[in-house]
Amino acid sequence: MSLKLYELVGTDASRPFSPFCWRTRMALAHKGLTAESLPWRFSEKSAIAPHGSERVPVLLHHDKPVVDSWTIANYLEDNFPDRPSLFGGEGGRAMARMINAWGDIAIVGGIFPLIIADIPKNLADADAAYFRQSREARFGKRLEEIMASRDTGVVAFRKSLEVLRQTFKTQPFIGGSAPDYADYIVFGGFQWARVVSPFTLLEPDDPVYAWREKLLDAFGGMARKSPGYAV
Ligand SMILES: N[C@@H](CCC(=O)N[C@@H](CS)C(=O)NCC(=O)O)C(=O)O
Repeated sequence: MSLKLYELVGTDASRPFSPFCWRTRMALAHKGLTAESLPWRFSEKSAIAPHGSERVPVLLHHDKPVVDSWTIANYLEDNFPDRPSLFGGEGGRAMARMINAWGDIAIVGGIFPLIIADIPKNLADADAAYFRQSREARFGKRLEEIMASRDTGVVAFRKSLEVLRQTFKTQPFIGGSAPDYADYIVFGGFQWARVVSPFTLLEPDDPVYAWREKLLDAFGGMARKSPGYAV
């Protein structure tokens, strides 16, 4: 079976950092599938343009492109039905769609201002310049200004995770007794931060910290072994 995954890296090709690519990495591992990694940088748009995308992850299955982490998760679920389920049925798939939106807005969007100025330090000059220009245009501020209030911002971010703490009072994972794609959606954001920034997002006595530890250890410690900061 031929699977290849374009995933975002910076100067270190062995350090994939996109939160969306990590969702896909975890989903592939959950299905017991191995994909050849195709390290991709912001300046390499021409490599994925023929596959109809300007963004990663892009999965190639026998050279057929599948674009967008949510679409990829559904593709894997539907095309590898005999493998462990990512959603646990149609109800789970529907709820994961909501978690996907929450993951984009509250997790990726919530972490972004806490680590944004650390990201270019992981990139080669041309990629760093592109990242700075495109993100500063989007936010209308310098990256350093966005990140300047992170010591207070992280307090609000931790509060926003109360939904997870409530959930973990009665079940160890968002997916229930074992992790599923809903967990990987949220974990992708934390893994992104861990790879690019030394900033402490979670306190060690936080149940969300304990949950993240379990996912760092999942699949033989795949995410923990991937280069990152010890946060
Ligand atoms: N909704 C997409 C988002 C993908 C996305 O935004 N990927 C970023 C990397 S984290 C990207 O490729 N950005 C390219 C760019 O900014 O030019 C998904 O879930 O896959």
